[in-house]
Amino acid sequence: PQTIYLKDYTPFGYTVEEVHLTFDLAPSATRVTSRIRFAPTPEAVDKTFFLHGENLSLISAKIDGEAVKPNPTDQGLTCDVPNVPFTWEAEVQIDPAANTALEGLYQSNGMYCTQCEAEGFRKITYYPDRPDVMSVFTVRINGPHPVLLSNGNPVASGDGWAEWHDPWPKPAYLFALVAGELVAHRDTFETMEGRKVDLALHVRAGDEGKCAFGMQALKDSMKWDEDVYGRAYDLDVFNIVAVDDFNMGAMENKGLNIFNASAVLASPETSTDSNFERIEAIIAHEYFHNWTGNRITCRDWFQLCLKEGLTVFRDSQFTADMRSEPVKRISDVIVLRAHQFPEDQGPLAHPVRPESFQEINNFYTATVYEKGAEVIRMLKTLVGDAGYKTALDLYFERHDGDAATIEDWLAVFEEATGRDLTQFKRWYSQAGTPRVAVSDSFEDGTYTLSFAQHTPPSSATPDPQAQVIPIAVGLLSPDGDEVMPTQILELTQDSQSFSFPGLSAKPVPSILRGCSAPVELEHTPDNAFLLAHDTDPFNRWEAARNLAKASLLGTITGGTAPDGGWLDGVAGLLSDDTLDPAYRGYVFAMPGQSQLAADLHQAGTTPDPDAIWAASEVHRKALADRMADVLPDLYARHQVDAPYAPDAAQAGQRALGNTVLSLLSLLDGGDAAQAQFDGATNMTQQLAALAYLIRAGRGDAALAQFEAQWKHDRLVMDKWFGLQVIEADPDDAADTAKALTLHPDFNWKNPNRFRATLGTFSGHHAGFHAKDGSGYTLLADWLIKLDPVNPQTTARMCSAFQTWRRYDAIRQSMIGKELERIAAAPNLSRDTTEMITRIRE
Ligand code: DPP
Ligand code: ZN
Repeated sequence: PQTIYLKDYTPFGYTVEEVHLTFDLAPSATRVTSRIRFAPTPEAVDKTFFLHGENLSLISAKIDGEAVKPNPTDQGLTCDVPNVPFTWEAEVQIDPAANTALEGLYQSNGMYCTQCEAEGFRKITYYPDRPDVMSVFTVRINGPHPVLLSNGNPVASGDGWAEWHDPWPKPAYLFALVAGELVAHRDTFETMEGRKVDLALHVRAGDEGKCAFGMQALKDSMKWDEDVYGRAYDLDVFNIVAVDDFNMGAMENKGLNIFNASAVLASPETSTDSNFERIEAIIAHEYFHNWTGNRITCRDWFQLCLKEGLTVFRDSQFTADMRSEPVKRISDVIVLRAHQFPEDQGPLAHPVRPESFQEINNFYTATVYEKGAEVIRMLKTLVGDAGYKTALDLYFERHDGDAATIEDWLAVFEEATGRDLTQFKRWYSQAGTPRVAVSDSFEDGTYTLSFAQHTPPSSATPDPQAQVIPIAVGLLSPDGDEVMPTQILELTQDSQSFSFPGLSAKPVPSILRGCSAPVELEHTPDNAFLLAHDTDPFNRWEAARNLAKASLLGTITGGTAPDGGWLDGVAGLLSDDTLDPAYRGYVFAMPGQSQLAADLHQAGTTPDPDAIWAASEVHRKALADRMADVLPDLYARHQVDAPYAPDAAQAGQRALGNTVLSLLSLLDGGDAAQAQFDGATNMTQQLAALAYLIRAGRGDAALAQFEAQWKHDRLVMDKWFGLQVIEADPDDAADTAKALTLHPDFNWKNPNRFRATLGTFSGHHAGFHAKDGSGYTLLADWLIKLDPVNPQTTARMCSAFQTWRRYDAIRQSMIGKELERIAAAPNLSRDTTEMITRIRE
């Protein structure tokens, strides 16, 4: 496959003044007629008239009404065109029914829908399918469906047709079309500019009862973006459509967001509290893209973080405002460390702004999204809230309507704040997680903290340079009072010291408060002290986590018993009713097993997945034993009597209640879990109880009951598939997953079901890494089978192998063979080829 480089960027030689599209829908023979007004750009160097196109049957092409014969190329066509403005007309035929890759126009349960980001529009018609080509679209849809939707505002409609016009110039990746038998949940919103917007959430019949929450989340997002960023919505309608077959979570098409059903449909009976929170965040994310992504888009796909990092940052601010800031920060950091750090530290490492790719779909990564958001968070920390606001206002003012770059983004910060961001820009250009070593000293009342930063080299960044690292630090006195509230230290050199005079005793430092930078600390803090006294909720949680980690690693490598300090500290916090229950739930949560494997590897020890599993079990049991006396009362006190609400307060109660139940189940053989399962009135209670019953070895009856109850509900059944896999013992996980693939409801072409089963399996650390290699073979078999059907989802799941070099020689050799087997599959997609090649490097 061909490699595309950022440095090779050249503008398209033509502007697109307007686009008219007509769709005559038919499952296997949809006709797409385009009429596009092009004008040569006088200053353009490259005047090649190249239009992208894939899997299109060209029926006719005309320029200014005269038939022409374009020259086909392997990725589109070229054509001789006049050196003055002209009208291009083409008619193509496509086959949505055969489109299993779910890119371009495809069908899901008989409904037509599209996914064009990043490069799906070229599967719909010939077009300069690149984000810097923006135009105004008018779309006519002819089809016998009651609902016919496209971007922008409705113009007119009649029996079997509808016409849409989007006044906002946009790149083709934001194009969308939906046609089907859908029911709408409607509402309205009045913007701060006084525009009345008709809102609709379109779903399959039967899903009407799962719309109210998503609609409220949309209205909350619209209001929040006005209040916090001063951004109002800009069309007369905002449509959201729920689709069962979808590769990603959701898509921000202008005025017509398309959502994976799992990312929008919610009801208390069928969705957990976590589902509700995730849905609220994704609705916000896609809505916020209207300004950060759509009004200001990306010049090229290397700039993906321009819209994604910023929009993830914005949605995390929103969730923090709607719920709890510390809890949101903790959960974001858990995700960052679980997904982005391994990427940054393995063969898939790439900068937040990559410099080359073969398949752009492979770069919708934790690095672009999550690290991209962290970079913006650091920028805000460095320039302050007021500086950030001035810079963002300038960004919107200056770049509205543009396809922009990271250089544009940083320039507004430099101009608005006077700060030189030359060094800061390395966060966009260098791969790798910086490691920061900490040492300290105390003399004559002056405390000195010294930092040394070091980023391990990688093939993406062979020679990393020092980064600008904002380190939030507070100091506590030996008796636990805060003697210095949080200050931001700016680490810019390889090594640097900071002094704090006027102290009467050597303080205890609390470093990297709020995880102020996406780095790893090399430092042994006084965790027990910080767990008891830190005023920063993030670092207090971090202290608990560090204690748990040290204790687990001791058990794994030295067979030591769980640490009493950790048990005392966590037991104390769990029972401390002055603390937010949701926060306490996180204090209990132990480091993930894959995370422990990473820690061991970093410390020079080869991780043994079975030993990690066993140590985690021993620790859970030790905590349950330690708290045996208080658990029943703690459980009783965190039951919610009020009618179910998916808000943070109730969710926190249930989260803590379920955490306690997980411990109780280790002591009572699952009796309390059975009682909760039998009496459950919402999915949060039901699913947690089911998990603990499976763990207690008595899940069969409950699983059967659950299946009978929910057989008709695809999203709930995804949970049923996933839960059995993730709760299986390591020895059984592969067999469990394999058996589930034989279940009549295992529709492997549905990405949600595939991920629920095989994706969940690859996240079962000890099961996936089973000694006999059965886990590797199972996943490889399925990836080889899925690749010809859906390359994007296949390639994404290859990342399960990215950490393979951590493990022992036998496991590495088994994984190596599976990677080789995948690589050798006939006609392997560009997507999967690129992923496997990079992982094997
Ligand atoms: N739909 C994906 C997202 O919103 C890609 N833009 O992140
Ligand atoms: Zn996004």
